[in-house]
Amino acid sequence: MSVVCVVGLGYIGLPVASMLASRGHEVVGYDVSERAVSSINQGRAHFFEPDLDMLLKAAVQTGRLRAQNEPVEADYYVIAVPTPFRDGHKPDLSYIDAATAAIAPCLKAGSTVVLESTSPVGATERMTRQLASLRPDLNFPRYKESRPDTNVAVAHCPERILPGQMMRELITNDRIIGGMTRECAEAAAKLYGSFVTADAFRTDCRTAEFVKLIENSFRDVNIAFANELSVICEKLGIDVWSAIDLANRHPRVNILQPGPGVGGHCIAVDPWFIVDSAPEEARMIRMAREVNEAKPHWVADRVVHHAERFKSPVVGCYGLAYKPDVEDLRESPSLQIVRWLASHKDLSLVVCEPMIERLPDDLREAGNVKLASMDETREQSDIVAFLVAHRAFRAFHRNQFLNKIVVDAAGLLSQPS
Ligand code: SAJ
Repeated sequence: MSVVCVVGLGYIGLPVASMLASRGHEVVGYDVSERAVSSINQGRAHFFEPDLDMLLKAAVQTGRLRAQNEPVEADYYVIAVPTPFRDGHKPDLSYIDAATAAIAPCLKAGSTVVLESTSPVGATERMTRQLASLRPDLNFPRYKESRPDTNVAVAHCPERILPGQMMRELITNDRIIGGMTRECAEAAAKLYGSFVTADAFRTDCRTAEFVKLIENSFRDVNIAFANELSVICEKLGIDVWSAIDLANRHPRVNILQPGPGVGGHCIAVDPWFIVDSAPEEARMIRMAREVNEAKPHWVADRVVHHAERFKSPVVGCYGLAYKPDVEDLRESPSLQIVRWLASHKDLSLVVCEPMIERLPDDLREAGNVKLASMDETREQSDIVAFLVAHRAFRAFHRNQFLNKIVVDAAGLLSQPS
């Protein structure tokens, strides 16, 4: 078993650290957040993910996982820090840079550094160059050049787990392991072999970076197609959900679902990394982003348009999370819609979000928004906006809303064939 230092104990790093500890590795988690470190050392995750707490608690209790605010010397470093974008949709690599600078003094001959953060093409090579300049005493790999004196391995193994199913997918998803060299990929694959039951495909780091980006872009482009259909169907008086359901009866058609927009920290971000690398060529990828970014505006506009008929309109909003059955509000299009609606002071909003206990502070302070139960929301509203298809909301029947104006961005009341 190895000593593994996991850098960044967030949505990806903490599940990975807990999993590695459960497989017998000695894991030291390094995070700059005091809050995260202290919560983890008490065996509690600082966010909710099914089955994570159980694994984490056992890992901390057995002493196989501890969190701290500095890195240690280790056999493996797994870097799982955020890679957001800056103004102009330019990738922001500052968290990777900071992680690189932090671990550099701790590296030893024989260490393997794995970047898990979703990254623009070239980021792993860039990280390797930084490490090499900080540690001239060690021999770092050069892209696709196998040399016998290399004594540190560097690879990119992009995370692929789906929020809500992370702990299962960590084990069962195939992995793409992109080494700076073939030997680097092999070194990283050894670590993943200790907990992944699926296949680990070896490639070079540039390809691995690109593969991760196209996975999320594939989804973004296909959701954009569905969202575009929803806007077209509204114009033509067709139920988009039913139309997609029928089209998907074709053996080679599989259209995704329209929604209020695309949220989360991944699908709405990663396609921009491709656009930034190839702005002239990435036309469809850019367009898909624009279509998906426009969708929340379109939904909010429809609500506001209907509200014009009422003197003191009450709008019931079902869902704030970024997708069904998670409590995560980060980059949520539904939250964005509710915020816009709340900025119309002539509207009163009744919000139902069973996954949270209190509204975000800005909505609490808005003065025209309150959190309510499913039934209260329905009873008190003139207009109902379905924004997230949470399982709990699927119990509704369209007959319960006959006397309401409904804007159904989540397809909750449609009756697919
Ligand atoms: N959405 C739709 N229609 C659909 C499917 C999704 O509107 O048919 C929306 C969701 O409501 C949500 C957004 O898209 O707002 C993204 O949701 P998601 O479930 O598609 O994906 P994420 O962001 O939770 O996780 C994705 C996953 N990537 C892929 O499925 C290709 C996950 O495997 C990645 O690990 C994750 O991004 C990541 O971290 O990159």
